[in-house]
Amino acid sequence: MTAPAATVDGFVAEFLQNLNLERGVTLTASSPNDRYVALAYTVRDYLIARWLEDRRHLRETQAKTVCYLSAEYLLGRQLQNNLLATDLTAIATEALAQCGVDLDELRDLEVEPGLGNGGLGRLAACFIDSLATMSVPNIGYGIRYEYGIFRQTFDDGQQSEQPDAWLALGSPWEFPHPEAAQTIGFGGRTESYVDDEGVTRARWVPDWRVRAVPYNYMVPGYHNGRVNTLRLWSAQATDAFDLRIFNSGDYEEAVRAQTYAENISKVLYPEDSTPQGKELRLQQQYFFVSASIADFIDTQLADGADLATLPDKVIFQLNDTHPVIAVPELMRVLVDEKGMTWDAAWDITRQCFAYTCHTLLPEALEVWSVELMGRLLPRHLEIIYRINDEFLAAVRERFGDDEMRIRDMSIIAEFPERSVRMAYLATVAAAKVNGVAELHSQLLREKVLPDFDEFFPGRFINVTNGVTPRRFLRLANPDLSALITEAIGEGWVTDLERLRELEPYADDADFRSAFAQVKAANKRHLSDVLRARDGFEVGEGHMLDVMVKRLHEYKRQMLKLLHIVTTYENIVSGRVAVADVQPRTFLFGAKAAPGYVMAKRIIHLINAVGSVVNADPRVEGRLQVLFPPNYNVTLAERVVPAADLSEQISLAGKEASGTGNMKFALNGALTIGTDDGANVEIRELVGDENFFLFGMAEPEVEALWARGYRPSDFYAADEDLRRSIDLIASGTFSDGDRSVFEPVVSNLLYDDRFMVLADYRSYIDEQAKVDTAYADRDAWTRSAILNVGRCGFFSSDRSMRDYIDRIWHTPLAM
Ligand code: 26W
Repeated sequence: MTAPAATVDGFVAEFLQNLNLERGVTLTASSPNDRYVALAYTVRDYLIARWLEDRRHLRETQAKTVCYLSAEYLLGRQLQNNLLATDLTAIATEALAQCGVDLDELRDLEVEPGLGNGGLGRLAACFIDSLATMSVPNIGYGIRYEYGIFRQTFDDGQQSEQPDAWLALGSPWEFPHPEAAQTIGFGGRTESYVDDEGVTRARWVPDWRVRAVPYNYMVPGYHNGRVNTLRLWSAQATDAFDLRIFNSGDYEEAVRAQTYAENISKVLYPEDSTPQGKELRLQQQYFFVSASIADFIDTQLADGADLATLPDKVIFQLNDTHPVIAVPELMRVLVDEKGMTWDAAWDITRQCFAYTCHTLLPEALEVWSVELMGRLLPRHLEIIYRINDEFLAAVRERFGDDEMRIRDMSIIAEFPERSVRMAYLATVAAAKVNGVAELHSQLLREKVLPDFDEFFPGRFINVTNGVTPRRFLRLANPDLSALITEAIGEGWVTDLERLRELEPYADDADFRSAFAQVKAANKRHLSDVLRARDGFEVGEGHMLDVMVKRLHEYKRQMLKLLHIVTTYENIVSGRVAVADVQPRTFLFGAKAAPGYVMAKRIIHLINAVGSVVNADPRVEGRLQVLFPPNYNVTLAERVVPAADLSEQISLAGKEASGTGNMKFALNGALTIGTDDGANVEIRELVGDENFFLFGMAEPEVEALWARGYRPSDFYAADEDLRRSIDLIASGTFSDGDRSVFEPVVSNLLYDDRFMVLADYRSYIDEQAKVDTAYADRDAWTRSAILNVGRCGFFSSDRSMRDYIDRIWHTPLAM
């Protein structure tokens, strides 16, 4: 099969054919959605030939494949990225223009697949983009949620959630394969029996089943003609409905099993830090993991392949603890279904898995009650028990009968209830365990899993996160990309370290002014988007100060808000002349997990402060607070290129890495941040003079905590802080009703787990330095250019190279 001609005429012909044949309409009779779908099909047609070839080649060569197991993929819109990868953007634009169609109009019809919460999900999307661009054999496995991350709307400044019916009009980018469905068991019991060789064996007898139907999505490499596969599973009832019950007239009952089964892939859990321990969540995890392992063995391995060679054929990368049930699942398949001995199976299993941890918050580490695990997955619990027994026997052998250590290292926790610690199971089974930034990996070894680091020397490593330069620079910031390419050629798109060649241009006045103009144009473009989307715009000549990420207290949106309130209070109290205030637009983007009450209160307060500040004539428009709802990948692609200042202000030791920080630096924003996560590595690379560092470092945080942290002491000792908190407490931002934000204020004064008050003074002083620096726009631009030039390290291509060198040992290019 060959791809259509990559010419304007070829594209026009393919497009019109798809309108007619796939949509059954003519151009004149077509709806915007018809034209969008026909365009998507046309772009698909240019990729399919190579996709089929790559999948055939993968099976033929049996090259070692990276199977990325992730419960989340925050993909963003597909159309433009696929046009970029196939280098068809210019041809498509011209071809559609010839048909009287505006590509940008169709682009905005696409609903982004929001199959993730935040950092972890977006990282998975960046990683599979890099693996395709680096021609590494890879299959991304996950769940095809019918409803992705909720749509956020604001009612009187308060978040409310709308279901994300992203499939309402179908998705032209997916290829369903019901014929390749897997059947997944749940519940039931286990029984032992004696097999023909007289060996006593165990088997699982599930008492209900569901079908896992795969949907394939293309993952095109950039300009290399390579297409990898993202395979997402959708739940379907094994049998449509129970006709017998139906005929008995109990229609509800007849379809109950069906709805129950299909609930499994119905909706993404919107939590990104505190697991709710819900049974459906464990069902989701086992559902996609079991389907993926069966699928890989069935479809990727040559018939009759010797499973003992599995470690040469595959590495399953566990994206946090969410897919870790894959470990007992592979053991079950190898021992119960393939008849292997336990030891042989364990030897294979522990070579086939690697585990990435993405958090430092103890509450984010998943544990499943033994009661639930035993009820839903009885055979897996038995296997986990045996893995734990053998592990603890080895621990005993090494450290003797140190019961404390045994209890602390056991995969099974006894308190508060008997439960399975998934991070421990992952660590015991994985060939390698990695954190996602140097500081994070260090804290994992020293603070979170020290016993395991001691017991498994060399198992804990670091691979610092990265972001794809295709979507977050070449696609999101075409003007800056053109400027860079004009200066150093276009090799940087697949070799981001080439950005180093930009450093000399920081001393080139013409380049600096061209760079500044690009940033100004991006700010105007964002303004146009926000005006159309939400009715507000970035203040002319304002510094654009951006904080976009999930709402979580450890990320400290409250610290940013205190800076805004302090600046505002200084003006309205007359302590600072408004004319001396650097005009700033503060832009927030943040979703809160629906059950996270304090996070939702903070969103309410940000909007409340915004509406007062934005409307106060005494501010003379020099301060503006914008909070566009429903922050997602598509909005990020608009906001990141426009930002002047990137807020990365989490309490040191809490943010595992961050990836937004990398995107902003690569797009020429300067960072104000703590020494947390990957901020440390950004500052080391760009230089202290090009980074606004403030706040306690992690050891200082630990020390203050150990000394006993009393936030009200900081309140009492700092007048600016006191006046700002008092202004919030006074009801100024809630029509005089002090009760509305009282919980936020008292949480700050008497709890403040993430030490907002302790870092306040350092932050405010550093923000004053930001104002001073911004006054010298040319020096600021020079610094911004150096940030771009020195952040090539943060490409997800480099992250993939590290995973390949240190963990996967797969062939770089097939
Ligand atoms: C079960 C609830 C739950 C869901 C998601 C707990 C934890 C998560 C994720 C691990 C949270 C997450 O997205 N972590 C972020 O991962 C990014 C990619 O590595 C890092 O850059 C961020 O620092 C980290 O917060």
